[in-house]
Amino acid sequence: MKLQLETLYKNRENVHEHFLQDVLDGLNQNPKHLQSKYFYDKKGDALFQDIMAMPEYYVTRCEMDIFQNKTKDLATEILADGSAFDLIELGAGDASKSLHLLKYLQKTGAKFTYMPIDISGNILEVLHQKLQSHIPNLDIRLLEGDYFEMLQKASKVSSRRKAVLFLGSNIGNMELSEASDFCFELRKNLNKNDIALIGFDLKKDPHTILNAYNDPKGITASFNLNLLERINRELDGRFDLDKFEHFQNYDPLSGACRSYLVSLENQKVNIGIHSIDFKKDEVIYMEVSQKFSVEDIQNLSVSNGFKLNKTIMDSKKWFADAIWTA
Ligand code: AVI
Repeated sequence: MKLQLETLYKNRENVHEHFLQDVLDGLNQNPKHLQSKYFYDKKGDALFQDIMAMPEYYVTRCEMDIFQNKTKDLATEILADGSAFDLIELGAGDASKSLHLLKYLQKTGAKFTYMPIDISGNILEVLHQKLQSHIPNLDIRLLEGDYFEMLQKASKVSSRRKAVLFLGSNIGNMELSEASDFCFELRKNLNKNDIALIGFDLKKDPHTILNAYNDPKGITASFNLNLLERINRELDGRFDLDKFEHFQNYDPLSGACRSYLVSLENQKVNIGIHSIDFKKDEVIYMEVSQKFSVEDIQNLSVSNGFKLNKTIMDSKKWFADAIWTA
């Protein structure tokens, strides 16, 4: 296996500075807000693995169904004219779904390099080990950092056709306007006939959706609260976790499933030399997990300059992987 690791953040102090600034900016807004991209430290990564294993969290299983049972459909779109290409995965995580596609593509004899991009170097290391044992001889280049910076880096090192994967309904963790900006930016970074394969969680029975994010064991609650713990650990924060409670809601009209942490009393919390006031019942808005209709997906592609090639769904029709051409 050929391996190269590019690290955007050689300077870890920079990461720390960004984190502190984002936390202070967010907690000084009204309503207070923390960015869910910060959920994923080592403990957050582990908690997200636990979420994916929960019976209520159907999202991963549905997309896995597509990657296991409709691999040929996915591959046909990606192979296109049969020319060599780079398969770039944004937010690759442990790549458990793409593994099926990678194996399939390798069997066809396709010439490609797999380039997973993830903000978590820890996750990329785990992924590297896994790929080494599952797919020897896979050509791989690990890219640690922000999606578009790394996508530009990928374009500098290779001029081959690109197929970009953005799976797991990660796009759902953006506000709708941000998701549209993201698609616009993605289109700008692609050449004509490059491909984007994006995973969308579909609108469905509101109870099914709410249960997936409001689990009885409180794993999702711990996942949210871990960000306060992370602030304590890394930014010298003084959050008392017993004084905050997770609250989740789902609006079937807009398709927004949102998580909050509610302050259980009037309190002042120090973060290093800074101090933040919370009123009783005041919330910190933590994350949106947006759900989409097929029309929403179509609009998003066309309004950002893509052509919608195909939408591949799981057997329950709860999740869709949309394949767009630039
Ligand atoms: C990573 N992302 C797509 C998950 C989701 O479904 O929005 C994150 C998550 N948050 C709570 N549970 C899962």
